[in-house]
Amino acid sequence: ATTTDYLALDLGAESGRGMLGRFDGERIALEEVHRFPNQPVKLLDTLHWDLPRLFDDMKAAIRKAATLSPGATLDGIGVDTWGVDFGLIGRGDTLLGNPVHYRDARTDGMMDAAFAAVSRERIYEVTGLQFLPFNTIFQLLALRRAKSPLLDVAETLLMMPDLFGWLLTGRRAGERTDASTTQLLDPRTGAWSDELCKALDLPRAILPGLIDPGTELGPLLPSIAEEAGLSRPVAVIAPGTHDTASAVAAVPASSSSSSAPPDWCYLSSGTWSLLGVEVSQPVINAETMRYNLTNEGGVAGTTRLLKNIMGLWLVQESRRTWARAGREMSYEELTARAQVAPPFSALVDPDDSSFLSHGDMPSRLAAYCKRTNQVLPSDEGAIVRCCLESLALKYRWTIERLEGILGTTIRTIHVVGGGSKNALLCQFTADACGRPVHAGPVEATAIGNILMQAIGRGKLGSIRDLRAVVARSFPAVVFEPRDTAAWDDAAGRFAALVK
Ligand code: ADP
Ligand code: LRH
Repeated sequence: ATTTDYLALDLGAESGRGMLGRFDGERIALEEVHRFPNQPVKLLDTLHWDLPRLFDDMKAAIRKAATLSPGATLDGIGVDTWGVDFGLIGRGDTLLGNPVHYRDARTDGMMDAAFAAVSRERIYEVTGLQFLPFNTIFQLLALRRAKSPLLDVAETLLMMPDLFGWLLTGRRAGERTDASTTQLLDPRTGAWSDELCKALDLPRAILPGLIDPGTELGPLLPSIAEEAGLSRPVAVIAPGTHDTASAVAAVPASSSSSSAPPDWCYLSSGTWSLLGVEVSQPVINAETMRYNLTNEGGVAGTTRLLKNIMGLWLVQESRRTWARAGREMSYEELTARAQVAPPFSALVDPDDSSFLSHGDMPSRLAAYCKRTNQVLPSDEGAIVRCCLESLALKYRWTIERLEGILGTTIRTIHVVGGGSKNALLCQFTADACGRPVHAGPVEATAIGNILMQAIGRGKLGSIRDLRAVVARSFPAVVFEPRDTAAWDDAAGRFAALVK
């Protein structure tokens, strides 16, 4: 079979990357062509995306991919980023301002403001989405309440991957998986919710027409192709543009053939830990609402029933705090220190709202421990150990709830993303949950992005085939549960912390 080449432009919070994927019909070979920082920028008091900088890095990635690809050509380019954030476009293709980052404080108080107009229950019933203060619905409400002039002149709202897609092709469209993170989409009808837009006075007319993952957005703009040194036109294809949708697509498990939920769960482990099960239909009921589980759109019409867990953000922000104080340490070093720190000295609920924003994380962890009558040792190893143990315990808590709700047994945990490189966390997860962890691939998001492009190009048939390619190309590292008894005690202590 001929080999086809695809470029994934994957913007994570830890870093952005351009990954070139060579697919020979059986396996995929992955090469990192460009990695770049993705740091938000504060302008006045608002945290923004560094959009022009990022777009320039994306173009650099395309240029490098063109140099590496035989014949200076590519078979596709696809963009994915995190969910919920968006940009606004006005008349004559004017980008209205620099998009705002979801960790900005503008959404403070907006959930309650929304619930005054339409009940929490009704929003959940319509969307099936977990309540996170930064969901697009609450960001838009913040703009409305601030009487933002942008809403008066906006023609189109595009989610971030769609916005980059527009900058690459000139075409405006909303890809479904990322649209599903807005909390304005009804997963049962697949349409924007007129009811919620009306109730909250949000401009329904600016929400874009929707496309499915795998759809070709259009050819790369000639000026960009020329700048990149590409020898012929390249198709820009929308993958599952929500990074988590692409990551879940690339989990090397067997897709279930029936409508019964599978006996494995995924844990997309990066800045966030997204833990859930792939189901064939949204699961929206009092229990899923109580545990704040979400129904987000997956590729091929699947639903990702999952929970957002604050994730390695806790470690990232701690590391940044220490680096600012002159104590720079690699993840390897921090993990090695955590390994020799005493177990279970203090536990936190990773999802406490005090951990969400940027800033001094060790102080916030210590404050949480003080509030809950625990003492957090001040050394870095103990703090990282506290974060990793607490994450593993939240994974267990979540798996137990998912099993109860679905009436299934989860036998295997597939961990993908940068967190799958953390062997200590993988072992903690296996031990805390009493189930084997299959770790890898690290770059699942980029792989899912690339292989969804291959599906779009007709080079691969189905998600089942996609997963078989991933399993063949990236053998998983297995962590068997060992030391489970100690974790049962800790789980009791932990459960008391979760509200
Ligand atoms: P995102 O997609 O959100 O940018 P990634 O999937 O790239 O995140 O994961 C980044 C995280 O992976 C880091 O915050 C870090 O905790 C973890 N990580 C990366 N490399 C290592 C490593 N060598 N050892 C331990 N953890 C690592
Ligand atoms: C992970 C992620 C997650 C969203 C969050 C904002 O990168 O996309 O699925 O909830 O970022």
